[in-house]
Amino acid sequence: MNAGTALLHDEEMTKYKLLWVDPACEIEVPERLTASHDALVRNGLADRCVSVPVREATDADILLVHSREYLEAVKTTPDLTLEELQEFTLQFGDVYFHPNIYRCAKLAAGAALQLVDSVMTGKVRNGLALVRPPGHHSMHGAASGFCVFNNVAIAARYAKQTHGVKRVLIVDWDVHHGQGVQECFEDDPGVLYFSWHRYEHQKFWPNLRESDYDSVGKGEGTGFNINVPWNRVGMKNADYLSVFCHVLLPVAYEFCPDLVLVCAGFDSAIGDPEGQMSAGPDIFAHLTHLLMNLAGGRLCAVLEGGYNLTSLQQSVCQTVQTLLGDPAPPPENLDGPCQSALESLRCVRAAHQPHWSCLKHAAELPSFEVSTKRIKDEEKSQQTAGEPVWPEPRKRVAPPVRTAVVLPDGVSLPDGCKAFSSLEDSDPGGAVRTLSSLLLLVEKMQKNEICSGLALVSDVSMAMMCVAQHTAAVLNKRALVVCVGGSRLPGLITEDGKTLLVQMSRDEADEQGGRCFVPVRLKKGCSDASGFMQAVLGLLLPLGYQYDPDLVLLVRMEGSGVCDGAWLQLTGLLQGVAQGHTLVLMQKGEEACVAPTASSLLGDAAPPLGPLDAPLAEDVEALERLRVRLQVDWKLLQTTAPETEEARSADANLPPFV
Ligand code: Q9C
Ligand code: ZN
Repeated sequence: MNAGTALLHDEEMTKYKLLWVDPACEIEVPERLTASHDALVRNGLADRCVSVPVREATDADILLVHSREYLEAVKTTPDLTLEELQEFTLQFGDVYFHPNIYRCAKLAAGAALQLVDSVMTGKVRNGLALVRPPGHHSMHGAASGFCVFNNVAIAARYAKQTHGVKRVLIVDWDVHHGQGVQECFEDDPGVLYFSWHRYEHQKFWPNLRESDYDSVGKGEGTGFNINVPWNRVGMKNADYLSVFCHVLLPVAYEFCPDLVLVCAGFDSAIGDPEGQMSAGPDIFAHLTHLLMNLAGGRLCAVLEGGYNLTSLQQSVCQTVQTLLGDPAPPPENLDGPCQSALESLRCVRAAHQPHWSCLKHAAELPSFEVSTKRIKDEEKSQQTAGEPVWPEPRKRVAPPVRTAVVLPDGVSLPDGCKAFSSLEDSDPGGAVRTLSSLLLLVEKMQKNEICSGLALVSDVSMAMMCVAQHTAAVLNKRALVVCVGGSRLPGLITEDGKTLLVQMSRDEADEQGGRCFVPVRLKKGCSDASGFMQAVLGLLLPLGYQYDPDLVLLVRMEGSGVCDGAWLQLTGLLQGVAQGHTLVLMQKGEEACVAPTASSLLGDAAPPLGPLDAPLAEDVEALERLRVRLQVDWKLLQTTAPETEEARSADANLPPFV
């Protein structure tokens, strides 16, 4: 069972601030930390976390990343006069020093290390460290961008050294490029660094050429640095999700990290004065959820930026509530990604195509195009028209029952689940009773009395049809039906838009599918984990997010052949849609799979799949053809921008916050 979420926080880190006038630094205030922590307390989230004490990072810890000279220089700052501090500050960019910042910087890095220790020793499953100063901009020998020591980079080196971690994934969702992290791990294939950042063709701070998509790492680390430059402001939920589905997640699963570290900056959310983006705080529930089945759930998030106190605290709460395992709210406004995001996506995928087999089919990069060279005067930078407003995210209420199960007599109840059955006393344990139980279960899920369900039935096709029909016709709700395995499905699913059926199975029948039926055919069937995951991440997830169902009906057909690991990843990932309302149907005979599936429904992380092999070329091509055919209707499936001038300028004319 999941072992809890750590929260690291220490008031001491609020005890430094800007002591002189500097417009570049005035947004980095102590209230960032107090507002975040207060919101966690107010929402009852802090109480649900395991409080882990913060410690100071030692010299040895800091020297894992920084030079001795730099450390010694920072050590002198507590004794400097105000004038000396100002002068010391001048050698760096967009950062300020204070007599107490050295102490706070040691606590910030130490908090990240305490979090890594807690997660790696299994004391907790995951956690968040609320720290300042932030870290991802600081370099080997320099402070930068409000950062003194590189908290996350130190934590990654420490995890490798102290806990024998082989592969670390660093996801930097802060709106700035963590150039310090990139510098630190540029040639290290043991650390995969992913960052998206406001770039605007190098016009945005830190204005570095090496923040562009073509910095892919060096030497042995080639391919292990992924930059996604945002060349426009106003990026939305769909832009973020699309980059996760089509770049980060496929590569991350292929990499197979032992630990995930998040540079958790929330200046990429709406309302932030630095980022000027339009993604809602709710997106962080999904970004977090989508990472929680990697590395067996070992995820450490460390605060970086975030300067609009309202947006920041909402985003922090969304992140922590997801780490705690509560179902995520449906993301708002999921239209397609914008043209500029699609262009970035295409460039990143093309740049990484040689390095990751999951991207083998990505469109080749036209050799003449480098995005930094495309600064055109026609591209007027979008100016924001005043402060954006956005609704406060809805309170996320976890249903009183997490997972209800309908099992035949003699199959033991998995730990943590609730046995469920309709009260009709006819035919106990029989087919009618089972079906009526399932229908009642779906109703209770729709009333949010139960989050998820699991049933072992004697006729899985029949149960699937009944539940799908009932959900559409009686409850008037939308179901995403994901059918794993099985041969041709009878055309019992109506085309009323209330049911979207995706069937993943062996390549036998050559079917076209339709608007409501998507056949995903794999040469070796569902037993091929890499082909299967490729389909799940690049096709099923974006479809699921865009369809925005009220219920996910996940069906495991008899003899599906799906490997356990991939099945559990699918179960885990799909809980990001429909507010975690997933009903799993399995055929009698699959008893062995009941307990692990139940555990996934209860919120436990799936076990790592191991580094993935290259998927079969034929499968990749078939999936790509399917994606291209479906992207007309489902814009979240797009991976390239249409190459028309009109499309590009249409995008440029969009007002920033729509
Ligand atoms: N308009 C982090 O988010 N530039 N650092 C400020 C003010 C520096 C951001 C310019 C931004 C540094 C951790
Ligand atoms: Zn930032």
